[in-house]
Amino acid sequence: MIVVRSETHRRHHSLELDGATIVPSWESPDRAEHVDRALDEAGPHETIGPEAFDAELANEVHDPDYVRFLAEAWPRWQAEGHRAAGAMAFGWPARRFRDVRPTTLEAQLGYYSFAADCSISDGTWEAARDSAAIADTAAQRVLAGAPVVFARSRPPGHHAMKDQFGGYCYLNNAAIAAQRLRSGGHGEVALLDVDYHHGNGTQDIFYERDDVRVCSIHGDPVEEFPYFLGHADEHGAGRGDGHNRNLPLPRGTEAETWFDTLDHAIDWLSTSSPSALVVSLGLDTFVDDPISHFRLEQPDFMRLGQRLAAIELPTVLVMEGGYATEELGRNVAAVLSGFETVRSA
Ligand code: SP5
Ligand code: ZN
Repeated sequence: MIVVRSETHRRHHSLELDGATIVPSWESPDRAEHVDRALDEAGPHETIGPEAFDAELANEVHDPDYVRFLAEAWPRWQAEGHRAAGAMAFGWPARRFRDVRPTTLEAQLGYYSFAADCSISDGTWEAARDSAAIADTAAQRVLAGAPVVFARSRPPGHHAMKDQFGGYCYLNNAAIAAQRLRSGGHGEVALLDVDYHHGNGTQDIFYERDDVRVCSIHGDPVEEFPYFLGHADEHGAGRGDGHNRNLPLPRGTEAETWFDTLDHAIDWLSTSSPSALVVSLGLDTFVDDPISHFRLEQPDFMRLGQRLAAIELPTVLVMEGGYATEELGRNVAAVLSGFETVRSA
Protein backbone atom coordinates (compact mmCIF):
# COMPACT_ATOMS: atom_id res chain seq x y z
CA MET A 1 0.00 0.00 0.00
CA ILE A 2 1.15 3.54 -0.66
CA VAL A 3 1.69 5.51 2.55
CA VAL A 4 1.99 9.31 2.42
CA ARG A 5 3.74 10.96 5.35
CA SER A 6 6.15 13.70 6.35
CA GLU A 7 8.16 14.75 9.41
CA THR A 8 6.83 18.30 9.61
CA HIS A 9 4.27 17.19 12.20
CA ARG A 10 7.08 16.96 14.79
CA ARG A 11 7.07 20.74 15.08
CA HIS A 12 3.48 20.74 16.31
CA HIS A 13 3.24 20.28 20.10
CA SER A 14 -0.29 21.25 20.94
CA LEU A 15 -1.54 22.29 24.36
CA GLU A 16 -4.99 21.63 25.73
CA LEU A 17 -7.15 22.58 28.67
CA ASP A 18 -7.63 19.87 31.29
CA GLY A 19 -9.97 21.48 33.75
CA ALA A 20 -8.29 24.78 34.59
CA THR A 21 -4.81 23.46 33.75
CA ILE A 22 -3.00 23.67 30.43
CA VAL A 23 -1.30 20.37 29.59
CA PRO A 24 0.48 18.82 26.58
CA SER A 25 -2.19 17.49 24.24
CA TRP A 26 -3.17 13.85 23.91
CA GLU A 27 -2.59 14.55 20.22
CA SER A 28 1.21 14.26 20.48
CA PRO A 29 4.04 13.81 17.94
CA ASP A 30 4.62 10.31 19.38
CA ARG A 31 1.39 9.19 17.75
CA ALA A 32 2.77 9.55 14.26
CA GLU A 33 6.16 8.14 15.31
CA HIS A 34 4.49 4.94 16.52
CA VAL A 35 2.49 4.65 13.31
CA ASP A 36 5.55 5.18 11.11
CA ARG A 37 7.56 2.61 13.04
CA ALA A 38 4.78 0.02 12.96
CA LEU A 39 4.26 0.46 9.22
CA ASP A 40 8.02 0.25 8.56
CA GLU A 41 8.07 -3.03 10.49
CA ALA A 42 4.89 -4.38 8.88
CA GLY A 43 6.13 -3.50 5.35
CA PRO A 44 6.26 -3.62 2.43
CA HIS A 45 4.78 -0.20 1.84
CA GLU A 46 5.70 2.42 -0.74
CA THR A 47 6.34 5.49 1.42
CA ILE A 48 6.18 8.90 -0.26
CA GLY A 49 6.15 12.53 0.85
CA PRO A 50 3.45 15.09 0.11
CA GLU A 51 3.17 17.37 -2.91
CA ALA A 52 3.08 21.10 -2.20
CA PHE A 53 0.06 22.40 -0.26
CA ASP A 54 -2.61 23.60 -2.68
CA ALA A 55 -4.17 26.69 -1.09
CA GLU A 56 -6.80 26.98 -3.81
CA LEU A 57 -8.02 23.46 -3.09
CA ALA A 58 -8.12 24.21 0.66
CA ASN A 59 -10.10 27.37 -0.08
CA GLU A 60 -12.77 25.26 -1.79
CA VAL A 61 -13.64 23.62 1.53
CA HIS A 62 -12.57 26.37 3.96
CA ASP A 63 -13.22 30.09 4.15
CA PRO A 64 -10.10 31.72 2.60
CA ASP A 65 -10.04 34.28 5.45
CA TYR A 66 -9.87 31.38 7.91
CA VAL A 67 -6.98 29.71 6.07
CA ARG A 68 -5.13 33.05 6.06
CA PHE A 69 -5.87 33.44 9.77
CA LEU A 70 -4.31 30.02 10.48
CA ALA A 71 -1.20 30.86 8.45
CA GLU A 72 -0.69 34.22 10.13
CA ALA A 73 -1.83 33.56 13.72
CA TRP A 74 1.54 32.45 15.14
CA PRO A 75 3.64 35.26 13.57
CA ARG A 76 1.01 37.75 14.75
CA TRP A 77 1.08 36.23 18.26
CA GLN A 78 4.86 36.58 18.35
CA ALA A 79 4.77 40.13 17.03
CA GLU A 80 2.39 41.02 19.86
CA GLY A 81 5.03 39.86 22.36
CA HIS A 82 2.98 37.30 24.33
CA ARG A 83 4.84 35.08 26.79
CA ALA A 84 2.55 32.05 26.42
CA ALA A 85 3.92 29.23 24.24
CA GLY A 86 0.65 28.86 22.42
CA ALA A 87 -2.29 30.94 21.28
CA MET A 88 -5.72 29.76 22.41
CA ALA A 89 -9.13 31.37 22.65
CA PHE A 90 -10.96 32.15 25.86
CA GLY A 91 -14.14 33.70 24.46
CA TRP A 92 -16.50 32.44 21.76
CA PRO A 93 -19.65 33.70 20.02
CA ALA A 94 -21.92 31.41 22.08
CA ARG A 95 -25.74 31.59 22.12
CA ARG A 96 -27.21 35.08 21.48
CA PHE A 97 -23.82 36.61 20.63
CA ARG A 98 -23.37 37.95 17.10
CA ASP A 99 -21.47 36.79 14.03
CA VAL A 100 -19.41 39.95 13.48
CA ARG A 101 -15.79 39.49 12.43
CA PRO A 102 -13.44 41.01 15.02
CA THR A 103 -10.11 42.67 14.27
CA THR A 104 -7.71 41.69 17.08
CA LEU A 105 -5.90 38.35 17.25
CA GLU A 106 -7.35 37.56 20.71
CA ALA A 107 -10.90 38.02 19.45
CA GLN A 108 -10.24 36.24 16.16
CA LEU A 109 -8.95 33.19 18.08
CA GLY A 110 -12.46 32.87 19.52
CA TYR A 111 -14.17 33.70 16.23
CA TYR A 112 -12.21 31.04 14.33
CA SER A 113 -12.40 28.20 16.90
CA PHE A 114 -15.01 26.24 18.83
CA ALA A 115 -12.97 24.52 21.57
CA ALA A 116 -9.95 25.11 23.82
CA ASP A 117 -8.49 21.64 23.36
CA CYS A 118 -5.81 22.78 20.93
CA SER A 119 -3.43 25.69 20.61
CA ILE A 120 -1.76 27.45 17.74
CA SER A 121 1.97 27.37 18.49
CA ASP A 122 5.29 27.45 16.68
CA GLY A 123 5.01 24.97 13.78
CA THR A 124 1.27 24.38 14.06
CA TRP A 125 0.52 25.95 10.68
CA GLU A 126 3.37 24.15 8.93
CA ALA A 127 2.21 20.82 10.39
CA ALA A 128 -1.45 21.43 9.53
CA ARG A 129 -0.52 22.48 5.99
CA ASP A 130 1.60 19.35 5.46
CA SER A 131 -1.12 17.17 6.99
CA ALA A 132 -3.62 18.52 4.45
CA ALA A 133 -1.07 18.11 1.65
CA ILE A 134 -0.60 14.47 2.70
CA ALA A 135 -4.33 13.80 2.32
CA ASP A 136 -4.40 15.65 -1.00
CA THR A 137 -1.42 13.67 -2.28
CA ALA A 138 -3.11 10.42 -1.27
CA ALA A 139 -6.20 11.47 -3.25
CA GLN A 140 -4.02 12.34 -6.24
CA ARG A 141 -2.45 8.86 -6.13
CA VAL A 142 -5.92 7.32 -6.08
CA LEU A 143 -6.87 9.48 -9.07
CA ALA A 144 -3.75 8.13 -10.79
CA GLY A 145 -5.04 4.59 -10.32
CA ALA A 146 -3.92 3.34 -6.90
CA PRO A 147 -6.72 1.25 -5.37
CA VAL A 148 -6.02 2.54 -1.85
CA VAL A 149 -3.63 5.01 -0.23
CA PHE A 150 -3.02 5.69 3.46
CA ALA A 151 -2.59 9.35 4.40
CA ARG A 152 -0.66 9.45 7.70
CA SER A 153 -1.94 12.91 8.48
CA ARG A 154 -1.09 14.68 11.74
CA PRO A 155 -2.63 16.89 13.09
CA PRO A 156 -6.00 15.27 12.37
CA GLY A 157 -8.69 17.15 10.45
CA HIS A 158 -12.29 15.98 10.77
CA HIS A 159 -13.30 18.48 13.47
CA ALA A 160 -12.09 21.46 11.39
CA MET A 161 -15.13 23.35 10.11
CA LYS A 162 -15.28 25.76 7.17
CA ASP A 163 -13.97 28.50 9.44
CA GLN A 164 -13.31 27.09 12.92
CA PHE A 165 -10.51 24.98 14.40
CA GLY A 166 -10.93 22.70 17.42
CA GLY A 167 -10.76 19.06 18.46
CA TYR A 168 -7.02 19.01 17.63
CA CYS A 169 -7.90 19.89 13.99
CA TYR A 170 -7.06 22.96 11.87
CA LEU A 171 -7.51 22.01 8.20
CA ASN A 172 -9.98 19.29 7.25
CA ASN A 173 -7.68 16.73 5.61
CA ALA A 174 -10.44 14.27 4.65
CA ALA A 175 -12.58 17.03 3.15
CA ILE A 176 -9.60 18.22 1.12
CA ALA A 177 -9.03 14.65 -0.14
CA ALA A 178 -12.72 14.39 -1.10
CA GLN A 179 -12.57 17.75 -2.87
CA ARG A 180 -9.51 16.59 -4.84
CA LEU A 181 -11.35 13.41 -5.89
CA ARG A 182 -14.30 15.53 -7.03
CA SER A 183 -12.19 17.94 -9.04
CA GLY A 184 -10.26 14.99 -10.47
CA GLY A 185 -13.42 13.61 -12.05
CA HIS A 186 -15.33 11.54 -9.48
CA GLY A 187 -19.02 12.41 -9.70
CA GLU A 188 -19.93 11.48 -6.15
CA VAL A 189 -17.63 10.72 -3.25
CA ALA A 190 -18.62 8.77 -0.14
CA LEU A 191 -17.05 9.95 3.10
CA LEU A 192 -17.15 7.53 6.02
CA ASP A 193 -16.02 8.78 9.43
CA VAL A 194 -15.21 6.03 11.95
CA ASP A 195 -13.38 8.19 14.50
CA TYR A 196 -14.86 7.94 18.02
CA HIS A 197 -15.85 11.60 17.82
CA HIS A 198 -18.41 13.10 15.46
CA GLY A 199 -16.83 14.60 12.33
CA ASN A 200 -18.50 17.95 12.85
CA GLY A 201 -16.12 19.76 10.51
CA THR A 202 -16.68 17.38 7.63
CA GLN A 203 -20.44 17.55 8.19
CA ASP A 204 -20.31 21.35 8.20
CA ILE A 205 -18.29 21.54 4.99
CA PHE A 206 -20.54 19.25 2.95
CA TYR A 207 -23.89 19.88 4.69
CA GLU A 208 -25.43 21.73 1.76
CA ARG A 209 -23.74 19.73 -0.98
CA ASP A 210 -25.06 16.67 -2.80
CA ASP A 211 -21.74 15.54 -4.32
CA VAL A 212 -20.09 14.26 -1.13
CA ARG A 213 -22.25 11.94 0.96
CA VAL A 214 -21.10 11.96 4.60
CA CYS A 215 -21.74 9.34 7.28
CA SER A 216 -20.26 9.37 10.78
CA ILE A 217 -20.38 6.70 13.51
CA HIS A 218 -19.47 8.21 16.87
CA GLY A 219 -20.02 8.63 20.59
CA ASP A 220 -23.39 10.31 21.14
CA PRO A 221 -22.79 14.07 21.36
CA VAL A 222 -25.13 14.32 24.35
CA GLU A 223 -22.20 12.86 26.30
CA GLU A 224 -19.14 13.20 24.05
CA PHE A 225 -17.06 15.84 22.28
CA PRO A 226 -17.86 17.86 20.16
CA TYR A 227 -21.14 17.92 22.19
CA PHE A 228 -23.15 20.28 19.99
CA LEU A 229 -23.34 18.53 16.64
CA GLY A 230 -23.61 14.92 15.47
CA HIS A 231 -27.20 14.02 16.39
CA ALA A 232 -29.16 11.45 14.40
CA ASP A 233 -31.61 14.04 13.00
CA GLU A 234 -28.96 16.03 11.09
CA HIS A 235 -29.74 15.05 7.48
CA GLY A 236 -28.18 17.82 5.41
CA ALA A 237 -29.79 20.96 4.05
CA GLY A 238 -30.74 22.50 0.70
CA ARG A 239 -29.24 20.43 -2.13
CA GLY A 240 -27.49 18.40 0.57
CA ASP A 241 -30.73 17.35 2.25
CA GLY A 242 -30.58 13.56 2.61
CA HIS A 243 -26.82 13.47 2.01
CA ASN A 244 -25.65 13.51 5.65
CA ARG A 245 -26.13 10.69 8.14
CA ASN A 246 -25.16 10.42 11.79
CA LEU A 247 -25.08 7.16 13.71
CA PRO A 248 -24.42 8.08 17.35
CA LEU A 249 -23.76 5.24 19.81
CA PRO A 250 -23.60 5.25 23.63
CA ARG A 251 -20.45 5.01 25.68
CA GLY A 252 -19.43 1.41 26.22
CA THR A 253 -20.53 0.21 22.77
CA GLU A 254 -19.00 -3.20 21.98
CA ALA A 255 -17.53 -4.36 18.67
CA GLU A 256 -20.56 -6.37 17.53
CA THR A 257 -22.93 -3.40 17.77
CA TRP A 258 -20.30 -1.16 16.22
CA PHE A 259 -19.85 -3.45 13.21
CA ASP A 260 -23.63 -3.75 12.73
CA THR A 261 -23.68 0.05 12.65
CA LEU A 262 -20.79 0.07 10.19
CA ASP A 263 -22.86 -2.15 7.86
CA HIS A 264 -25.72 0.36 8.04
CA ALA A 265 -23.32 3.19 7.28
CA ILE A 266 -21.85 1.40 4.27
CA ASP A 267 -25.30 0.41 2.93
CA TRP A 268 -26.47 4.01 3.23
CA LEU A 269 -23.33 5.42 1.59
CA SER A 270 -23.72 2.96 -1.28
CA THR A 271 -27.32 3.92 -2.14
CA SER A 272 -26.32 6.57 -4.66
CA SER A 273 -23.43 4.67 -6.28
CA PRO A 274 -20.42 6.84 -5.34
CA SER A 275 -17.27 6.20 -7.36
CA ALA A 276 -14.68 6.83 -4.62
CA LEU A 277 -14.40 6.54 -0.85
CA VAL A 278 -12.65 8.68 1.75
CA VAL A 279 -12.39 7.22 5.24
CA SER A 280 -11.75 9.43 8.26
CA LEU A 281 -9.81 6.71 10.04
CA GLY A 282 -9.86 7.44 13.76
CA LEU A 283 -8.46 4.67 15.94
CA ASP A 284 -9.87 6.09 19.18
CA THR A 285 -12.63 3.46 19.12
CA PHE A 286 -9.97 1.20 20.71
CA VAL A 287 -10.93 -0.27 24.09
CA ASP A 288 -7.89 1.23 25.82
CA ASP A 289 -8.16 4.72 24.34
CA PRO A 290 -7.61 7.11 27.26
CA ILE A 291 -10.27 9.68 26.23
CA SER A 292 -12.85 7.54 24.41
CA HIS A 293 -15.35 4.83 25.36
CA PHE A 294 -16.00 2.25 22.64
CA ARG A 295 -14.61 -1.25 23.00
CA LEU A 296 -12.91 -2.32 19.75
CA GLU A 297 -9.86 -4.54 20.11
CA GLN A 298 -6.91 -4.99 17.81
CA PRO A 299 -8.38 -7.85 15.70
CA ASP A 300 -11.42 -5.62 15.16
CA PHE A 301 -9.20 -3.17 13.29
CA MET A 302 -8.18 -5.96 10.92
CA ARG A 303 -11.88 -6.69 10.41
CA LEU A 304 -12.52 -2.98 9.80
CA GLY A 305 -9.88 -2.96 7.07
CA GLN A 306 -11.47 -6.02 5.46
CA ARG A 307 -14.92 -4.45 5.58
CA LEU A 308 -13.65 -1.22 4.00
CA ALA A 309 -11.92 -3.12 1.23
CA ALA A 310 -15.11 -5.06 0.48
CA ILE A 311 -16.81 -1.80 -0.52
CA GLU A 312 -14.66 -2.10 -3.64
CA LEU A 313 -14.16 1.60 -4.31
CA PRO A 314 -10.94 3.53 -4.89
CA THR A 315 -10.14 4.51 -1.30
CA VAL A 316 -8.25 7.22 0.56
CA LEU A 317 -7.68 6.32 4.21
CA VAL A 318 -7.00 9.49 6.20
CA MET A 319 -5.67 9.14 9.75
CA GLU A 320 -7.68 11.00 12.39
CA GLY A 321 -7.68 10.40 16.19
CA GLY A 322 -6.38 7.59 18.40
CA TYR A 323 -4.68 8.32 21.72
CA ALA A 324 -3.59 4.93 23.01
CA THR A 325 -0.26 5.99 21.59
CA GLU A 326 1.72 2.80 22.24
CA GLU A 327 -0.88 0.66 20.47
CA LEU A 328 -1.76 3.15 17.73
CA GLY A 329 0.86 1.90 15.28
CA ARG A 330 -0.24 -1.71 15.58
CA ASN A 331 -3.89 -0.72 15.28
CA VAL A 332 -3.26 1.26 12.09
CA ALA A 333 -1.16 -1.60 10.69
CA ALA A 334 -4.06 -3.96 11.44
CA VAL A 335 -6.50 -1.86 9.37
CA LEU A 336 -4.09 -1.69 6.44
CA SER A 337 -3.29 -5.38 6.53
CA GLY A 338 -7.00 -6.24 6.79
CA PHE A 339 -7.62 -4.11 3.71
CA GLU A 340 -4.81 -5.82 1.83
CA THR A 341 -6.05 -9.32 2.61
CA VAL A 342 -9.20 -8.49 0.65
CA ARG A 343 -7.80 -6.28 -2.10
CA SER A 344 -4.10 -6.53 -2.86
CA ALA A 345 -2.78 -2.99 -3.01
C1 SP5 B 1 -9.45 14.06 16.18
C2 SP5 B 1 -9.97 13.77 17.55
O1 SP5 B 1 -10.10 12.61 17.93
N1 SP5 B 1 -10.21 14.80 18.36
C3 SP5 B 1 -10.71 14.64 19.68
C4 SP5 B 1 -10.70 15.92 20.43
C5 SP5 B 1 -11.15 15.71 21.86
N2 SP5 B 1 -10.80 16.83 22.64
C6 SP5 B 1 -11.45 16.96 23.90
C7 SP5 B 1 -10.88 15.96 24.83
C8 SP5 B 1 -11.43 16.05 26.20
C9 SP5 B 1 -10.75 14.95 26.94
N3 SP5 B 1 -11.03 14.90 28.29
C10 SP5 B 1 -10.42 13.70 28.78
C11 SP5 B 1 -10.34 13.61 30.21
C12 SP5 B 1 -9.60 12.34 30.53
N4 SP5 B 1 -9.31 12.28 31.90
ZN1 ZN C 1 -11.60 11.27 17.80
